[in-house]
Amino acid sequence: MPKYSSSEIRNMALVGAGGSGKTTILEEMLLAAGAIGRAGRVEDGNTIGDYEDLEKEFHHSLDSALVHFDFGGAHFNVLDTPGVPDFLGRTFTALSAVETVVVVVDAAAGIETVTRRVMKAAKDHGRPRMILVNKIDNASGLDTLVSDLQETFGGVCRPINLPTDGGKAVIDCLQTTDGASDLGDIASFHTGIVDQIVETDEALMEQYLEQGEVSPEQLKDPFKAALRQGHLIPICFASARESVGIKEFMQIVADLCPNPAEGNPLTLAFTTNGEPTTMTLDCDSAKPALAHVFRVTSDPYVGKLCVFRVHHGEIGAGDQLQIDDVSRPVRIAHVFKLQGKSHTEADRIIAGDIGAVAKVEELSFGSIMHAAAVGDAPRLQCPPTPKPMFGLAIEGTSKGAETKMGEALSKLVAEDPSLEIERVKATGETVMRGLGEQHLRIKLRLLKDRYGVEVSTRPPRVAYKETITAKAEGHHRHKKQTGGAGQFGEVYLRVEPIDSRSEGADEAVNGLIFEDATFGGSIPRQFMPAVEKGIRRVMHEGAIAGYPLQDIKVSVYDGKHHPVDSKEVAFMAAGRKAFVDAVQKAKPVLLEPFVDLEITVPASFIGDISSDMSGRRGRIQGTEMLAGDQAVIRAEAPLSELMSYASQLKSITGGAGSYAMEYSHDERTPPNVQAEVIKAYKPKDDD
Ligand SMILES: Nc1nc2c(ncn2[C@@H]2O[C@H](COP(=O)(O)OP(=O)(O)O)[C@@H](O)[C@H]2O)c(=O)[nH]1
Ligand SMILES: [Mg+2]
Repeated sequence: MPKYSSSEIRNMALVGAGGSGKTTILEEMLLAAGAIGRAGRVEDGNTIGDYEDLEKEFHHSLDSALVHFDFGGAHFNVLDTPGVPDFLGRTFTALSAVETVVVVVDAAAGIETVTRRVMKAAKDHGRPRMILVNKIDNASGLDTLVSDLQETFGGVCRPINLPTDGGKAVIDCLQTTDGASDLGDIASFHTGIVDQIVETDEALMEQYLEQGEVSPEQLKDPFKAALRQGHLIPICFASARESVGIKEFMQIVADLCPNPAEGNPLTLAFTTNGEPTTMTLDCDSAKPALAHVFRVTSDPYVGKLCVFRVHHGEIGAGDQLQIDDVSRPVRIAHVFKLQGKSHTEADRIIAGDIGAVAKVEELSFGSIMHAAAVGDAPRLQCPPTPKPMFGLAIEGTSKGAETKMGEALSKLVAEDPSLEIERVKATGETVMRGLGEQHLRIKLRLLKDRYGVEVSTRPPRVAYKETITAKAEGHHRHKKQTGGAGQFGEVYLRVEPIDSRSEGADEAVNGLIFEDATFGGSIPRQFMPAVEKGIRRVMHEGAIAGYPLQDIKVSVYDGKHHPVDSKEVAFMAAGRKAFVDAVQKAKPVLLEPFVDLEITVPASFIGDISSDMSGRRGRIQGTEMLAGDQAVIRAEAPLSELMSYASQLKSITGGAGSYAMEYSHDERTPPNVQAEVIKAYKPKDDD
């Protein structure tokens, strides 16, 4: 058994913009706790957090790293996460493994787009939050930053300590009632945070109003309650480079942040006999073991390594556990505690703790490991990870590479929630999708370095879709006479557009409702499946430009057959061609994917951004001024026009802008674009 108990555990994730100092803070924490003898530097590539070769090369974190140490009477598990927008997928999934989310803000850079995104994700996911303002050695105007934070994230943001001595130290303002700091008198900050805390506890509030003070001990529980309710977001100050404020921050976490039983519990969703059910994960060590996998990596020595958080019971070597809803148990050979890239074998991983298992091929991202049955399809209710939008068509450079590529790609996908591989039928391409250009560049490097697979890449063809906008009728008579036996089938049908959410629309073929409206046996029953098969093929292959069709109702209302020559293949061909005939008359249109964009720039660039957006067929939806003379512009635009937006934004703003985009909806392409796409399409006729 470990030397610590569940109630001594403090799980936290360091999140925030790239370059704000998370990896350096982690290093300083390890040093302060005596877990390492000397702090490494991100620039030197010798930190515990950035240990992968590519991280050392790029000098920033690409994946979350996990460390543990004991400090101030607590056992810490700390996740260092990537802050670059392209790698936020694995930052979001780390949130479900911890009680406290610590958002690191660079004192000089202030509030960045990523700061806002992670603050929101943590809030939406009900995680208690703290803000750690780092690099106070390198900043002026910290008082403005505090008011910017309060303006942006609410008056619930309150300093719990303050820089003093010109940023050479920090001084507590929760227990300290007066004195001086770099930001002015401590008294008003003290009142600010205590007011915020006592508001969660009426009795304490009364005492406070009557006696003017409450003891630090009395504040502990209400402090945790305020964190849980999002009624308090404490702000700490630090300089990781100068080792200022780190121990103080750690002591605050040890003393005041929730242990696994005190945080906001997560919910497990599953079904029993088809009925949706939920279970609250309350960190009960007496319940049968239950854990979830939130990180999957490939370790060069131990192979597939899955990091899990235990919610109930405990997990140790020799345990038999079920994975998801597969009832055949898997035997756990060893469990580990991780320290960056190194792992030490542990005896048992107790409730609330974080550990790892190696070489369990059945596990993947989000898997639930459990000792007792928990119903079907158990799933943790987690914050949605950013949807991959940026795509590259890839192709193996040699014949053997194609098969190797398939295997390697599925391994990469198993590790990264924001990576998708799609084999696009419409275009015949294998498309790798991620959060941005840099994200995919790293994956290509891994393909080559780790799996020895070289691929060529090009921009993917836009994933258009086809649909119809009017009702129409179609007809085809298929007749062939080759020597003796002939082929004969004739089909009349109607098509009409439907809403994709119509009842009965078959999702597997993009919303098709097929109806047999014939009577009198004009098409014998046994041939109807062949007619439908022909139609489904067109749904996949498209009728006007080679892209999948969607949202159509088809009614076959008449036809003819021949007692000898009617065959399935004849009706399939007749159904297919009658359907193409009808679609072409039904005012067909091409749809293209649109995305929602959130562009953050210094306010002076609003005009330039807007005019560039309209050149890309984009529409500005609103502009909002932010603290610190920044603005957020919200827009929607076709994905096809945004292939090189990252570099365009960089050149407009000189690197001061950032953006996030997410799939929004499909929209009709303008007539000129549609005409061009259709012109480029050469249908193959194969019968
Ligand atoms: N001046 C100053 N620089 C710092 C401080 N903390 C980190 N840095 C530097 O900021 C850069 C980014 O740090 P890193 O830890 O990689 O940030 P991360 O991307 O948030 O993990 C590195 O060059 C660090 O040396 C600090 O407190 N003061
Ligand atoms: Mg980092």
